[in-house]
Amino acid sequence: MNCKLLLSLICLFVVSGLNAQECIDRLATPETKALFKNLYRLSGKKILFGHQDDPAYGVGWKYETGRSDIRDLTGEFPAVYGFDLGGIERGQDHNLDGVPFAKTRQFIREAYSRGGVITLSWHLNNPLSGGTAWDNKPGAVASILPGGEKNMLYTQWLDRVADFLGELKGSKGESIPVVLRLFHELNGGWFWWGKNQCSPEEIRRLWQFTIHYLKDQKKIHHLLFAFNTDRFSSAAEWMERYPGDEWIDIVGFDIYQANDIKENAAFTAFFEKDLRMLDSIAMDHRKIPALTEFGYNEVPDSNWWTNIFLPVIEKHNVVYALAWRNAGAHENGKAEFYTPYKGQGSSADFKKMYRSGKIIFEKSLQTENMYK
Ligand code: BMA
Repeated sequence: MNCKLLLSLICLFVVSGLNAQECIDRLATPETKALFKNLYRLSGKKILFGHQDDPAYGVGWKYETGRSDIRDLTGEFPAVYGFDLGGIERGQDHNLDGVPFAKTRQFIREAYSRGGVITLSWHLNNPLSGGTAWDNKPGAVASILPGGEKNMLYTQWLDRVADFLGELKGSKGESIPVVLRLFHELNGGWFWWGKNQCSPEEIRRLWQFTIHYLKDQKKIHHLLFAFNTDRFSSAAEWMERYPGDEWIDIVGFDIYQANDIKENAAFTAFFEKDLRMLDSIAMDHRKIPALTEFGYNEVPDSNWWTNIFLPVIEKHNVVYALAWRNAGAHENGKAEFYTPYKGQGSSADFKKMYRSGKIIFEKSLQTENMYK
């Protein structure tokens, strides 16, 4: 073989090696590596519909086996399921919204056996004050970093998260892969890990400590790590608190049609711009883009799905979109839901979006074999 040929073969090998996208955990289980590869492959081709707490409850019902507001409308469960761990850190048997962790575990097993994708968020209490996740007095992030007065407490909390994750097993005893979405909406000021409560350096160190602890100390190898901001105004804002490419698999943002973007036009403009910026962030960093939370509470526009949501999102690369929870009526009398339910004003339009085939649910996802 001549030198030139050998050199080009070496180059080809190096370049193709660089192009092969893998999750950050080199020791990830085969199913987890496959999930990463498949989400990466589907980005820009399909959009998986997700829903928080989907099989647990919906508007007007709770814990009815096999029920889901999405399934009531379409005959299918969503493709992605979100659940929240808030409360697990204190050894509670139910999360901050009252869902027992034993049920969450069961829902996760069932969702996985249907080929669904699982993502977990964690509205953990403020470790310094003992208040809720929304107790946003500064200082909590610094207090749980190594050397901080609450670092020991925080590692105990992580141990409880690790125990829960360790119990998630499929039918062959394999660990069920989970997209773990920590410290979400960190460019906002409402959570104790938010932008006014710690420096970019501190929150980056917290990310790194947490991921290192779960992966290398606790030896949990069935996680993909998602980093997401709330809606954002520039790529620089999104990047400010990003811990680095060696820590993150999935990049995203949350957006709600509310407050100053409650009108369709204002929401559309923001949504479009953020999706476009996320496309290029994901491309530059070779990560998977996702819409990690979205919603228009009570969906008061009966054509919202095909007039507002779909025309914008379908032009972008986010591989999944997770609608927030259908809590129904709160004690204060206010309603909270982000997808329609049978009979709700936007349900016909939701079904129209479903029939378009551009957003996929459980059954089409099954043909994608996400874990192989
Ligand atoms: C919020 C609301 C709250 C809930 C919290 C965590 O957006 O839905 O009611 O407690 O998420 O799930």
